[in-house]
Amino acid sequence: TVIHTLGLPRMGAGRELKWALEGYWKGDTDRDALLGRARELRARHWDMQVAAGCRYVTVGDFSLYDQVLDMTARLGVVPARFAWPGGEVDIDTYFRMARGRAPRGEPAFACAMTKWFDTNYHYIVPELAPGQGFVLARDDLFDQVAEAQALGHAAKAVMVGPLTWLWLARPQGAFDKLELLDGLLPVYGQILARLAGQGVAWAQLDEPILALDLAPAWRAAFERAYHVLQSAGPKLMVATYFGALEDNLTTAAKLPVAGLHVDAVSAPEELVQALDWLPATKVLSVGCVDGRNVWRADLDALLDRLAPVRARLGERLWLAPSCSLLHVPLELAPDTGIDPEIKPWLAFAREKLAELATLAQALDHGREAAAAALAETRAALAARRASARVHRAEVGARLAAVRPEDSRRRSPYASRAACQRAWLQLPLYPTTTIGSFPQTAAIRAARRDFKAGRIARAAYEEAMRAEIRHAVAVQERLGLDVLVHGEAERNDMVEYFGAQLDGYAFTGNGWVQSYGSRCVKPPVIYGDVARPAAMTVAWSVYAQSLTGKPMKGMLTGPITMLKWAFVRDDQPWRLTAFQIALALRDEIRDLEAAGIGVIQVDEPAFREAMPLRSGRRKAYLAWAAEAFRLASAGVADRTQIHTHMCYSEFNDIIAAIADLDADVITIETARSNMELLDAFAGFAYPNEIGPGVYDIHSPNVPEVAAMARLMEKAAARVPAERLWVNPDCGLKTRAWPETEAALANMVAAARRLRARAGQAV
Ligand code: THG
Ligand code: ZN
Repeated sequence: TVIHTLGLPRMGAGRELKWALEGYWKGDTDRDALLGRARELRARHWDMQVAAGCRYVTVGDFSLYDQVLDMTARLGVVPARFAWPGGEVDIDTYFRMARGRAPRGEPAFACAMTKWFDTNYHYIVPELAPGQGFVLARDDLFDQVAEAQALGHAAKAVMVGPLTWLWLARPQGAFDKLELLDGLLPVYGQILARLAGQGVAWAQLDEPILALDLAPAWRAAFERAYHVLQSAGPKLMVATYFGALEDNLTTAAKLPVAGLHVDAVSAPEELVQALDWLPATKVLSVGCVDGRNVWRADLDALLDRLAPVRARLGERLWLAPSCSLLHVPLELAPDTGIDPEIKPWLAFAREKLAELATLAQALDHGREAAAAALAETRAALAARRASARVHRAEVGARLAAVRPEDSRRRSPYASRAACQRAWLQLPLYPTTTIGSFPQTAAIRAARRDFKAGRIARAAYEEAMRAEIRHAVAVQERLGLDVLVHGEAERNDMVEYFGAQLDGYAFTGNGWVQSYGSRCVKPPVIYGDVARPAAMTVAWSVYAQSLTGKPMKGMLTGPITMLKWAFVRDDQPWRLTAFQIALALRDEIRDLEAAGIGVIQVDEPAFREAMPLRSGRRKAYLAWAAEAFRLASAGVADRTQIHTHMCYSEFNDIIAAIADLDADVITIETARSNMELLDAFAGFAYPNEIGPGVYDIHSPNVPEVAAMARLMEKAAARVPAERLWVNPDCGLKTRAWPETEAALANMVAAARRLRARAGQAV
């Protein structure tokens, strides 16, 4: 039985790629140093696959920034503002598309970046000009194939498939991008022909959009495209993942290609159907270990399911992770930072390849041939199931005792708003910020020193209190109305809260790429979640003691705490979210009791967690909103609940957002010129809203008049009494000077609006 992977993480065990990229971008190292490091990493990753017993090594999953951008550059799709003269798209043009700047070439607006399906990975969005042309403009894939072959490997080339690439691209103008397919296919054909010329036996074309709702025209386009490409070069494996194929199943199974990959982790029930529809000559690659979560697979159960498939398909059965392993950390074994009880329950990329090898061994030679590995797995899973840290009776009992009224505020918004106004004494167009202030080098150094034991806890905490004093003094001087403490004491929000909750575990080195050179280290939710002690109260109380203005308490909501972690797979997400919600509910109650009158519960991942298929969204939005309310609805009427979300695709979930019943929501709108508020034309959003008036992603200082104009646009759609004035996201990535200048202008804009409305400024 052939085993293979759709892709591996590319950063390296020590995040070597990150350091190489950032060194190159800063101008500290040259192109050859970067490309040499990249070559080294690829060689290591291919060795890892060979060592695990993969028949083919995967070539083309490695990327200097993003695999979608790789395809875009390869197709010569470079927006005019990058002034690409034609010929090869060099790496500086490539980096300028991703980042707006590079060591060589003029700066220009970077291409947009957005989430890859429902993962926490971000890709660079291709832009399509009207009549967009396509031309083979990068040889990177051929070079990497040659590199693998020179090392003695059999290469399987991988790239984003033509329909998925086109689906993800944004037309600049009003035209049907599907019309561009006929121009696109010849370049794909050319690439495949070159690969065949190199002796590549298989090409994997990733088409995850087959797990989405597709219009009939797109389904027809699949047939047309693969009819054209089938004879262009190597045997084609169409890879689908991230969900069930459902109404696309027959289309996918019958495409005129040599292989199909299905995600049997997210859609185990579809495997039999896929087998039934599969033509008699086709290879079926079964994605049987989870490519996007870190749990050790139940190999016995998998063998029970796979044995009949193997009997039916023989050599035509391949085994793989469900999707690329890009979404999990590289290797578990050397990680010494994980709780030793939990470590054996997990598998990262390297261990997942070993799981595939065990499965193949057992299928080909009987379970006895893999007895040791199977026994080890059995013992680990039994320990996980029996662990007293996974199931805690008091958490279950508390959840069972939740009453419907627990997730409803005592009074409707209108009466709450009156109480809040009276208590908080806020002006018209109140000003606030999203929560974080600049995470300066000094803050990061203090945290590093504390973690390394170079400074004592007391000294670290005093350094953080000094940062809070500074942030409060700046806000008072600038005249903001609702203050924040600035979050100096926090690193990543999910890590910060997870570290204080039972049921969360941490890795020492479990980095996962988020975008470009940036990584996150998601915690692992392994058991029932509970809050042993207050998490933020002391910091918020200290900050409130420094000012007479309201100080906002700052928390991360249940959906984000769930979505940005590796989630347990032994109970529905919904239950885990409710457990987190109850922990947050206690924190909110404690903040309120300590005199904090404004509490923000951020949910930046609320939309990202939404199911890919529209039919499943309603149920998700209902429980997700309920989890938010369970966390936040336990407070008195006069306590003002805020939330924050940072993305602009908002219109289709506006009713669910209203369902959170937060008193105030702050959102990103600055970059879209308040177009976001168009959602409010068709839906009367009932509560208060702070449409971000400036884009924090840029160091530019926004002008007073521009911000006042944006707010006037907002006031045309939402009554002024329900509007807030704030930046569009947290300020932790900015420096202090530009932050102060921007906020001074923002306060001036609010004062101008108040004056125009005839109010005291
Ligand atoms: N936390 C988590 N997931 C996220 C975000 C987050 N996903 C979406 C979005 N925010 C992604 N954005 C970023 C922004 C910056 C970084 C990572 C993801 C980043 N990472 C540091 C790096 O790679 O150098 C590492 C940070 C660290 O040392 O902890 O800068 O906010 N969970
Ligand atoms: Zn934000």
